[in-house]
Amino acid sequence: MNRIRSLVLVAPVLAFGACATPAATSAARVRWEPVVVWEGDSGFETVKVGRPDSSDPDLQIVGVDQAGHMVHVAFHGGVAPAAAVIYENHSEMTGLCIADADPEVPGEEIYAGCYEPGQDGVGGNVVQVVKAGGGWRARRIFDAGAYVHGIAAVPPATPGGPVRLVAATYANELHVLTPHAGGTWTSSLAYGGPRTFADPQPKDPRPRMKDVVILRDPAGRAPHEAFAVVAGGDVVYADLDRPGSAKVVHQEEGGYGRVCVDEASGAYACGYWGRVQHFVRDGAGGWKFDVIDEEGKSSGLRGIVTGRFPLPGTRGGDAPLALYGFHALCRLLVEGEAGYDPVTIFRDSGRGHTQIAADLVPGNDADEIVLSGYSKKIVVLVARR
Ligand SMILES: [Ca+2]
Repeated sequence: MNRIRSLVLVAPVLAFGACATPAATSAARVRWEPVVVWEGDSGFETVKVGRPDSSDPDLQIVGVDQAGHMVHVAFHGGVAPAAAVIYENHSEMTGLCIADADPEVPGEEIYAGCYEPGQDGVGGNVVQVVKAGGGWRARRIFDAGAYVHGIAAVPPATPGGPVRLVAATYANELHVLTPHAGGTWTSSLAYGGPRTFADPQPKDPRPRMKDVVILRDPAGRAPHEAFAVVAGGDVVYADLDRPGSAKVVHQEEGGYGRVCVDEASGAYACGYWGRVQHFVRDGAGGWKFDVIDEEGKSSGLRGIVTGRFPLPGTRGGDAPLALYGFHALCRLLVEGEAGYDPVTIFRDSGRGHTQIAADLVPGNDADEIVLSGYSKKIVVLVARR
């Protein structure tokens, strides 16, 4: 543990507000500044944002890495970040979700998809980590039988109803986990797909479900539909309130890395071979997509997020999407007359594996981007004006 150190590099995060205004003739210049909030000894699998420490009014960052460290970053709007390891699994963790699901726990809990402690490649389960007194407490809530690489929370279907979790596994399964009074959890299988794929990637078979999100309902109901992507190339849709509804809606050559919801009732997905797709409902119960960017076969995309991302320089305007991946680039996708154009705002020191966006720094009229991967660092990109 002593090899891990927190880098409290607090650049003058909020100091820009105090700077003298440049000459009135120049437009406001935007510069994306990388702020390193943690450097560990292993590559990070996933980062998420939430409030698992309810005593901290600010949004916090949680990351899980390949050596089994769960890191909590109290970001404090960038003024005085402080980070610590709050759980050690001694083997890889990837699936990650921060949600107020368990009625027995006040505030938000952290859920992580883990291998058996100390045994990489063995089993697969979900561990709940919660703030308790001055420390953190962990307990297993679900044995998936296969590695859980993605977890998403499903809002209550009715006021006062349970918040459920969806766990996406390396056995190409979607499990729905429901909490109950007394701290027990029950599960049901929403989807079980093929275990083998005729896949050109070298690691066959690849029934590995990599990411899952919960779609917005087109009629404004509480969200109830899962959208998941598989390394073998499947896009899986499942209405969690309609057993038997799950189906594959597309097969992508090269397989998938990540998925995120759009501003309506659709989703964006990014493929390992670099295609970025926008999936929308076709009006007949099915799905269709547009390809909005192609980053190339070697890009190994591992991140797609929506948000309000100011364009760098003096051109003005915001981009609605950001990408990240093995090409180690964080790129904004800017909507132009002939589609989307990528604009690189950050080059990492290692392959990118995880990215999330949130309004972590108040007052800069922008969302921040948290990213990590093989650099072993958690970096927050902050737009300075
Ligand atoms: Ca902000």
